[in-house]
Amino acid sequence: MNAKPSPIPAASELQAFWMPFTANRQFKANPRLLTRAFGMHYWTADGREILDAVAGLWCVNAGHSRPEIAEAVAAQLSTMEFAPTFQMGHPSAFELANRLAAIAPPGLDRIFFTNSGSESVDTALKIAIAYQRARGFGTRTRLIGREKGYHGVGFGGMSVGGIANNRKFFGSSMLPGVDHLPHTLDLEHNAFSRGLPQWGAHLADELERLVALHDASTIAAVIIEPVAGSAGVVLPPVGYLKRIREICDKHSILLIFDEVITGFGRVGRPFAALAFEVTPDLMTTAKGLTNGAIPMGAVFAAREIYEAFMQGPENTIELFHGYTYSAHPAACAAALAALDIYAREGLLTRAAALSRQWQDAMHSLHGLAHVVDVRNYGLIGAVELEARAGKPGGRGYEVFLKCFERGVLVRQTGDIIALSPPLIVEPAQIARIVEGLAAAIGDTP
Ligand code: PXG
Repeated sequence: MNAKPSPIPAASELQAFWMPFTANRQFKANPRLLTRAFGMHYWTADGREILDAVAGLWCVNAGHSRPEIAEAVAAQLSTMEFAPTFQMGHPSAFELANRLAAIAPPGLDRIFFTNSGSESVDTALKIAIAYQRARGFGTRTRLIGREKGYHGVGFGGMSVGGIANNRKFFGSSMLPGVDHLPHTLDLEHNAFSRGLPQWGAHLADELERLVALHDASTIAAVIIEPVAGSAGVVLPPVGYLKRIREICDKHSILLIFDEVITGFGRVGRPFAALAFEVTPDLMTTAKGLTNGAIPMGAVFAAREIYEAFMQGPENTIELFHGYTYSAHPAACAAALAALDIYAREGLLTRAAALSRQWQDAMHSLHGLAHVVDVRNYGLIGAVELEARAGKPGGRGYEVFLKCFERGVLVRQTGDIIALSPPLIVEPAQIARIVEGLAAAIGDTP
């Protein structure tokens, strides 16, 4: 493609962009600018090649700048750049919904389109509450999230989320009637587990305690990331998700899986629901849906939920919810092209084939100074470092910077380094990622 590159901004030109989830002053004093990407790599403004160990932000599952996606989007933009989906439609929206239904967990074959993970989460929470009302349970409005959960930054997602920094500045604006399950990260029991931890399934029973406290008649839904990403990779203990499903069934509470990072192959199956053989009632996705190329999200709903809305006079709108850009034609084109690549290259299951090698590579970091845990599942990995006294996050940030200097892009959350390479990663690149990280950790006092 013949894109005209933007000029590299001077230091004085960095102020207008208020950067998201960024230490703006620190970044702008020492910017890290990416200007090109292809396959497994980024290139920086000064021409350095960077191996991408985080798929952008957990989204570029098929690797960067795929020409098939660029061509599909360009063709769509020059044929019909926009079409409304409120009381109108366009063919690729229906085609994409059908294609997604075909790879969905059993029964989750009704698809609502959004533009991001945050919008998917708020959409799913709203559908859950409206569904309970539609079936005559209007008192079921309470939502249960989990400590350390991340469900985006909308008011709904923030409220069910469980990361203190994302909540504390917005205190009185939280949704009322939200409670949280405990998280399952416990290094005393589970440090250096290979794959799913054995200890912790009993923590699912805390849901029974919350049901006893609030009464099932007030609870609409439980929302959980099958594997939590943002908080620094928290894996479900063996049996935990099945137990949560059983308790939800027992009390007619909907179960929502937030698969924004686990969806589209990250855990070795198309969705974590399939990998863990636990089917939720609603599933939120985004990121890998378009390979990160165009913003798009999708909520997968059980057919019974959709059917519960299809009542009353046929000329009434059944769900008063949607976005101008729900099923945007360019996003549909990107998603269809991404799904073609995933199918052709076997990427929705490739992580399973690589997971043993990934696990061995990750656990080779066990024993390095300051490493207090290594976690892995599918093509997800995390290394937790001991926090410096009085300076949480300092060591993690330094390791992140040193990896970048060594040409490996990792993601840092506090003192945890998270890894989620594109699913096209080759064994030699896995070795390079882990060598780069080991050297950076070794260099960091
Ligand atoms: N749910 C989950 C589980 C997520 O991981 C969102 C919702 C929100 O998606 P949007 O598209 O609104 O950002 C996410 C986003 C990280 C990181 O470093 C993770 C996310 C975003 C940015 C960084 O772990 N996840």
